[in-house]
Amino acid sequence: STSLQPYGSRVGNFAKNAAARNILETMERKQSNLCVSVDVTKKKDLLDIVDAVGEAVIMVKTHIDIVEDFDMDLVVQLTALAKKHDFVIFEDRKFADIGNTVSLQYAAGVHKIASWSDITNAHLVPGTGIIDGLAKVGEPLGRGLLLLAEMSSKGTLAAGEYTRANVEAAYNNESGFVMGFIAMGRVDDKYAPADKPKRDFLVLTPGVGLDVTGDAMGQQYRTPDEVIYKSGCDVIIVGRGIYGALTKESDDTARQAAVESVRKQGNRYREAGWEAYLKRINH
Ligand code: BMP
Repeated sequence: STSLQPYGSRVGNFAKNAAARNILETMERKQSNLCVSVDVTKKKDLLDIVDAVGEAVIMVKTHIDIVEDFDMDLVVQLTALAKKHDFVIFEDRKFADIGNTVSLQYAAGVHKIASWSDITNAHLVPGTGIIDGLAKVGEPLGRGLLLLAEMSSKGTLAAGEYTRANVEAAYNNESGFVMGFIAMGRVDDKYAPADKPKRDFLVLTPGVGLDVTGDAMGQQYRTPDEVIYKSGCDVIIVGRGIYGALTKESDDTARQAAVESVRKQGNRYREAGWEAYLKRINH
């Protein structure tokens, strides 16, 4: 399995995808496999969280459509922070429509996702036309796409033959635009098509927490060790476990303390993720 190779030695496996190469190189440079998921509704909160954890992470994941005061200045500031702290941007858009519609949703509208997000993701529910629609926009910009082969939530229908179909679609994507999966384990190994040479893909995994096992709406958490070491995934995605302290309005002193707590949690998850990775490659 390619997951037993160091991140840096896998760069050459992604000759056709600049975003994937950049992610692997960033992981080596920063000694981190941590993606922070910044699911907050205010521009200032988003930027403060990203500035606090920027040093610890290799990737910032956004749900840009939940930001109430979104404007293009947020994009300007977020991309400036990406330069300052050396991370890539992942808009977790979960496209799920026909090719023509997703190409418009990706390129246009209020958010113009393709213009600023290094990678994004899609459900394969509509069929492989969704990949073609997104590739038309993303490929010329050097972007990458992840397929949601599995999900972390209780009762997910993304399993079994549906997961296999995602892996096959990725293997059939000759251009290399599909660079990986959202999944809970090495689906690229488990469902590798027998009639094709093995290819490398990145596996990014949400549902990661060190202190709790789930939430009230079906989220299920595993530890970085379970995700990176035991399951062989490449990137841990952590949301509330990191930014949880900064969710309510408070005075300046309390806010400053919350930002410091966010920074601390970022470092904690970076260390846990990297330790699990070192254990994996040295095993
Ligand atoms: P948290 O760590 O706070 O539970 O956040 C997880 C993040 O990952 C959320 O942004 C969610 O949309 C996303 N996510 C997930 O939790 N499970 C999946 O299977 C796929 C996701 O994108």
